[in-house]
Amino acid sequence: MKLFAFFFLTLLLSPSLLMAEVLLKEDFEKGISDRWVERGFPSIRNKTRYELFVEENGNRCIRAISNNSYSGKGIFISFNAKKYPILEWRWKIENIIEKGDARKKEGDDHAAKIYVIFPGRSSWNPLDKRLLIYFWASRVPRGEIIPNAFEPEIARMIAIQSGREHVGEWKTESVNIYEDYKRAFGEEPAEVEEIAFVVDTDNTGESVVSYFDDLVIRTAE
Ligand SMILES: [Ca+2]
Ligand SMILES: [Ca+2]
Repeated sequence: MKLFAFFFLTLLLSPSLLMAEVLLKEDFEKGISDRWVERGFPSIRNKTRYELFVEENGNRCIRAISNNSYSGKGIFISFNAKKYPILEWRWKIENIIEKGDARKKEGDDHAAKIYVIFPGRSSWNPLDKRLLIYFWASRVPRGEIIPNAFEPEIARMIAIQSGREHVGEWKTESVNIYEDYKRAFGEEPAEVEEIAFVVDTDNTGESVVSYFDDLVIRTAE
């Protein structure tokens, strides 16, 4: 009887685990598939290097090596952010960007970021985008939403980690991209087009090695 009560309670307490519909799960244990493509600006010559990395415990993940460079590694994936609002991932950085300051153009470098890319409001301009950027900040406090220094209208940044406190540790994150988009842009999002890991050191000229793993996109319950 007691055992039954325990199971019943567990069922009641964990609806999200039982009911969530997972749209995407990437743990990189079978490598980095061809679906993951390099993305950058043609004007920035130095690209961040993305490669498969095997940790001492055998876990496989993406390692990004950035030295005065900028580029991303991402996937094109179209989905409704209201239906699949939960984005989860793990990340680890070996150092923060010393001169990194997301409020200034000259400090717009970050040890680790995740871009969630949406089309903008223009129906005729395919280059009109909205970028929701989750980042490991050097200075901006955790939880703060700020306009990007270069593209304040189209790119908004949310600090998920901040400072040195967790340097060298894997941190697991979970965000609601639907709610965050509405908070950041004050409107409903269009369908997501793309998600990318980005390591960016081109404005400060600094260096960092960062790691990404266990990307999940799922329903809230
Ligand atoms: Ca893994
Ligand atoms: Ca930069």
